[in-house]
Amino acid sequence: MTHRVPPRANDGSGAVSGHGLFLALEGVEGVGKTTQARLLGEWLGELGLPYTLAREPGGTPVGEAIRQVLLDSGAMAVPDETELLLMLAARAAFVRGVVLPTLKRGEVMVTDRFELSTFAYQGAGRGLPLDRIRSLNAFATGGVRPDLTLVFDVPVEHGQARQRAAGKLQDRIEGEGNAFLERVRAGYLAMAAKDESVVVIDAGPPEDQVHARVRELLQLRFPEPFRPTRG
Ligand code: T5A
Repeated sequence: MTHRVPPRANDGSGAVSGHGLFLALEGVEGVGKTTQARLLGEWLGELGLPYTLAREPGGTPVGEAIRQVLLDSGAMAVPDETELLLMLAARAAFVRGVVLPTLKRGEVMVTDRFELSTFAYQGAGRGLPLDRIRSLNAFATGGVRPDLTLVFDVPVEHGQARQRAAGKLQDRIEGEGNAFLERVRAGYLAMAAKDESVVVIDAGPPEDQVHARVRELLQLRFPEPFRPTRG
């Protein structure tokens, strides 16, 4: 049996309300977002909640093509402004092609990265003006915002060590080095401190413990449809 997400009242946050549930997973490289997205998807499946799992940049054919340019561009020079606009171009397609249809069906949308990545990487990391990023991002998303964003957090070196252990090669942005990634991490933490729809989760413990914390949080924030079960 599958269940739809029950309608919720508009809380004035700007999120798409009344339809579906929009969750974004965020954090610096190697914190375990992809792992947590997979575990969350498995749990949603167990609960009988239809969901869509996608990543940014990407999620649509044009988004995946932009991802290749952005992350695998090798020696090609990509000015910071170009990087920002390409991220947002991919997001515009992602919102219209994936996020909105999922929410309109009353399902759960789980995305591995969304707008906070842009504020953290292109804003805090690259130093592009945040006000400008916010208004361009609002144009790209049409104002669609996650109901909840989970920022997984570990020290930068810890995330890099996980990536090395997994044999993952650094992409163009990850190759910016530690000072850049420290600014990104600080950006995430600063945004979480100001916005109650953004919650920081300590991603240092083993995967299953981090996932248990995710469940707990979702059950607390959204009693429907994540009603705790006994046992
Ligand atoms: N970007 C993106 C921008 O600059 N602006 C934007 O607007 C957007 C949307 C995307 C890049 O694009 C940039 C940011 C990024 O640089 P990506 O590949 O999507 O790149 O993102 P990464 O962060 O690089 O993804 P990773 O796969 O490297 O990291 P994850 O998803 O955080 O980590 P995960 O789950 O793959 O785990 C890494 C390893 O750690 C282990 C896993 O088994 C795996 O081996 N692990 C754990 N080990 C111990 N304890 C735990 N709790 C663990 N959890 C996972």
